[in-house]
Amino acid sequence: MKAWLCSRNAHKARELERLLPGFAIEPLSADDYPPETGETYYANARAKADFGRERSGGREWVLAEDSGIEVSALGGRPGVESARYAPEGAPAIEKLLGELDGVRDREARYVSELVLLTPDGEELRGTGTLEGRIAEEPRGREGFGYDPVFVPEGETRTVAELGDDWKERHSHRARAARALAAALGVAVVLAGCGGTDPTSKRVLRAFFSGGRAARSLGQRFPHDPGTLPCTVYVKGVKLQASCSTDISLVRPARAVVTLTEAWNHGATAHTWFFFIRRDGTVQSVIQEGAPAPRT
Ligand code: ITT
Repeated sequence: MKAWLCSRNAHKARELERLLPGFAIEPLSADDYPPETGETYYANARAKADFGRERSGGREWVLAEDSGIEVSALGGRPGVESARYAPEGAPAIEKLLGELDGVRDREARYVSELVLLTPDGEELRGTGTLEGRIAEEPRGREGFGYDPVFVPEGETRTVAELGDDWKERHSHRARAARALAAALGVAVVLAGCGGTDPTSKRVLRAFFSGGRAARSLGQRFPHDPGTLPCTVYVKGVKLQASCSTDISLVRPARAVVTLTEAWNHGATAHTWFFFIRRDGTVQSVIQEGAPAPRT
């Protein structure tokens, strides 16, 4: 699925692309992002997401993030104002180290707040933090922003020394992305693939009785999750396949129906992923594998 990322920060786009593998992250370039005047990370992230939703035409997945660094000895500053504290990189680091000159308490944390808007405008959130301390001088070359002076708890190296692979697993943004993914996928666990969940069954029935394509697929796929042999005649020749149906309920009010047919005539399996609403209507569809034989 494509999601517009409402950010001018190319580092964020690169990190989020790796952190949310189900999404193709597309940076939304604009010169007139609203000023970040919110009192919380969430308020700023939501404002960026609303701006992106408007710009992208209102019917697309939209992702926004606001983040910052909170330093105990500075009463939590720069915090939500991190981006405005000083120009990113060397000037911001120099200013921070200057303010902490001679200060023994180096405790700090990174915070990331992610907001994802679905095409229907429903909001999902993910928050992540990373505890650590501010080093005496910058070290390392990877990451961005304050990474050369941020030493995560339990580590001796800075984030810029630990590198992008480390960030992908442990950073505040990685934690926020995992929380967001959990919010999106929580109902996958609910639905399971045994087909006993009543909501899954109702949504699947609504899907198969929906549009023309789903009705025609419904003639050969099982209406409950599971696998059935299915037969199609192509120019009078009988072809046999295993046709399986699976459904995952995805919060909020969404589902993914996966239909796979594995043909015995040598073609690779063919899969449809239908992204649907819980009323059975289709939002988008992706196909993979060899096309089904034409009947
Ligand atoms: P957008 O608002 O366009 O997304 P931005 O860089 O202005 O990009 P924020 O408003 O969220 O981003 O500000 C976050 C600031 O906090 C960012 O400029 C960095 O200085 C710092 N920061 C956030 N995440 C960081 C990270 O992973 N590593 C280093 N510094 C980070």
